[in-house]
Amino acid sequence: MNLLTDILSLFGLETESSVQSFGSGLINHTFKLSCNGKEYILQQINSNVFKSPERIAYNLSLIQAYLNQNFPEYLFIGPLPSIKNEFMVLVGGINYYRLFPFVSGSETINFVNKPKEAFEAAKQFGKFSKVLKDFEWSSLRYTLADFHNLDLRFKQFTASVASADPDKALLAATEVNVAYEHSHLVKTYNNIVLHEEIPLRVVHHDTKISNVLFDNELNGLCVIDLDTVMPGYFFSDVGDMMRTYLSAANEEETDISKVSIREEVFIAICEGYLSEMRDILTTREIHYFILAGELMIYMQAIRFLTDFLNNDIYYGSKYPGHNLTRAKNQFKLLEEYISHKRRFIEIIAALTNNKTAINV
Ligand code: GN1
Ligand code: MG
Repeated sequence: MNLLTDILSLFGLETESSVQSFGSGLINHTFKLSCNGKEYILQQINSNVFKSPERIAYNLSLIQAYLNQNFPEYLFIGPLPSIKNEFMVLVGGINYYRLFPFVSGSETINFVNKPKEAFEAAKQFGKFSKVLKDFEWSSLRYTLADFHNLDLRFKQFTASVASADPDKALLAATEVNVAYEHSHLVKTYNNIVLHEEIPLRVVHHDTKISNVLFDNELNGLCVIDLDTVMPGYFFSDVGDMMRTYLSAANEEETDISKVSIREEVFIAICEGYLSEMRDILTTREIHYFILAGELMIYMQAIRFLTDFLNNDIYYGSKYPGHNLTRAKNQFKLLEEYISHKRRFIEIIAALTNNKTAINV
């Protein structure tokens, strides 16, 4: 019996006819397979990252029950139960696996090529927040504690600078300085959080384009990859869309001169997200809408830089200096983003009928 046969048997499935690697996530391994004429997504949870994977299953079952009751028409792709009625199975004593139905006819994309894709994705993430706006966020467990806590990410960064191998510290000297130059963002984040300026909500926390399913006409169907769904702030979702959709090059691009902002994509993100969330966001949240992108781009830049200085223990590395290159890419994006802020303010003001002043 091979590993796959073992896993599938725990879900009551007997044979598999094809298996292929699926998606481009950095943390979990995902496969698409077909079994007895039906298609599935099988995912191995990275238990070095998710130390308490049962919390993921717990959160998703609460959310699923809430949606079934309140929004039965909402397309929620929850994990399938095993023969023991568990939403994930432990194989070989170490690895957890989950099985999802594959939504027939659905497609995923890895990069935003057209504003419509950004609009549809942002609308789906907005809709996810909207249907869960009255769900009791405090009943959810933290699947990754302090995941988007910028204060902690900055402390991890300074610790990595202090402990880095001197050769690596030298290679990263410019980026380390840039990270310090923008550290006022950490203070801004702390002020917002300490003063409880914006509400906690159910937040997806990983809004990249490959986490949305589309139909073959590029209409958004639903959001997927729900492992980091937990209490958080709206800026995680909005900011990570800005970070991953706006750039004309993705975060893996090594030629950073290609990293530039696509204004039409910014408009599409705002229109898509606000088409669902305009009346739900507080005026303070709208005030911080543009800041969301700045915070998340900065956070990702220092996370990559920290990992470079920590010898790639978190994200791994496919070539020497991979995480330093990723950090350079994100710092370039941050610079471009900041230089577009005035224009962004005009766009948001128009879309929200000047509901409130935007923070810059
Ligand atoms: C990780 O595994 P993936 O690609 O869905 C990371 C995100 C980062 C992203 C950067 C649990 O997401 O926070 O933004 O890489 N997820 C985790 O590509 O750390
Ligand atoms: Mg993810």
